[in-house]
Amino acid sequence: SAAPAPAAATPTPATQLHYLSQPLVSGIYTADPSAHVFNSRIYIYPSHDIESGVTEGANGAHFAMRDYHVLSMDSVGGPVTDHGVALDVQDIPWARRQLWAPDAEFKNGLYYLYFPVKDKHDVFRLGVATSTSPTGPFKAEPQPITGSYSIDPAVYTDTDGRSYLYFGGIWGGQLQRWRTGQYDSTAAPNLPDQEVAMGPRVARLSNDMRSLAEPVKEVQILDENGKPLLAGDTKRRFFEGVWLHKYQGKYYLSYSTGNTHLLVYAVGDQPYGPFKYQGILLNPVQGWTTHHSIIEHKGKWYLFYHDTQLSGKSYLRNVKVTELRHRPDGRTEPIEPMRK
Ligand code: FUB
Repeated sequence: SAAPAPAAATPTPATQLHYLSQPLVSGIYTADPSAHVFNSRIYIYPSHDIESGVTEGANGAHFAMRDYHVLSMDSVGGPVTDHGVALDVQDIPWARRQLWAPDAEFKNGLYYLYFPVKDKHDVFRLGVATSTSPTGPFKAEPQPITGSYSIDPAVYTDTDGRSYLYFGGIWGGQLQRWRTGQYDSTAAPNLPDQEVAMGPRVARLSNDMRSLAEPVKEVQILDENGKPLLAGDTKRRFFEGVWLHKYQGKYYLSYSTGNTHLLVYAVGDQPYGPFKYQGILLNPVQGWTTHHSIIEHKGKWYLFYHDTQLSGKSYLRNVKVTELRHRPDGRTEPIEPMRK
C-alpha cells in the first residue's frame, strides 16, 4: 500500500503573512529586487524581465533583459510607483547583452547603480552608472569596474561609512570561469562534490564608488564545524544573488542556492567573513530562480524577493515583499512562500 503522506508543516505567523503578498507591480515583469531606504522612502532596483525570444538554456541566455526601471513606495503596503526607464543597455558603451540583477547606493551626493552585463566578448562584468536622483536617469561609466567579473553586485555600506561590493554567481553567472584568477571559458559549471564550493567575492569600494580599493577576496562560508561548505552540498552552498545586512552587530550574508532554489544565510563578525551557515530564509518560490534583498524600515525588517505568479514562466518574474522576523537568538523565521 502507498506510504502515508508526510504531515503538513505547521504554518508560522510569517507563513501566513507571506501568503498574502502580491506582486508589487503588474505593468511590467520585474525580478531580483534590491531595496534601499533613501530619504525615508523605499526604492527598489529590480531586473526588468522581457519576452526576448531567446531559447531557454542552462546558461540563462533567455534572461535577455535590456533596461532597468526603478520602483518606489513610501512604505510597505502603500502605492508603488514605476519611474520608467532608468538605464538602457544601448547607453552602456561596453555592453552587449543581458542586464542582470542590479543594486544601488547613495554617497557623496550621488546615487550609484551597479549592474552586471555581458561585454562585447560575452563575458559578464560589473558596471556602475550615476545620477543625482534615486530614480535616474543614470549615466554609465565608459568602462566596466576594473577587476570586476561575474554577476549580481550588492553594495553594503557599514556604520563606519565604508562600502563593500559583493558579487558572483556560478553557471550562467560565469564565476567558475574565474577560479584561477584568469578567465577560462572552458571551466565546467560544477566543481567535484568533495571540493570546497566557490564563495561570493568582496572588495571594498574606493571613495569615488566607481573602483575597487583593494584586490577582490573570496568570502568563506563555513558549516557548523567551522569547515568550508563543499561543492556537493547544494542545499547550502553559494550559487548567486548575495546580500548583506547587519542585525544586532552581526553581519548576515544571504544568497541563493540556485539549482536547489533556496534562499539561505550565514552570519559573521565582519564584512569579509568568514560566515557560518545558519539556515533557510525563504523556501523555494514558484519559478527556477530566487533572489532577494533585506531592509529595515520603520522598525520592521522586510524581505524583497520574486516569483512567477503573474506569468508562470521562469524568465518573466514579479517582485514581492514580506516581513522578515528575527527570533530572539538572532535566527530568522523561515518563510514558506506561495506556490501553485
Ligand atoms: O535575473 C537574472 C539572473 O537570475 C540574476 O542575475 C540571478 O540572480 C537570477 O535571479
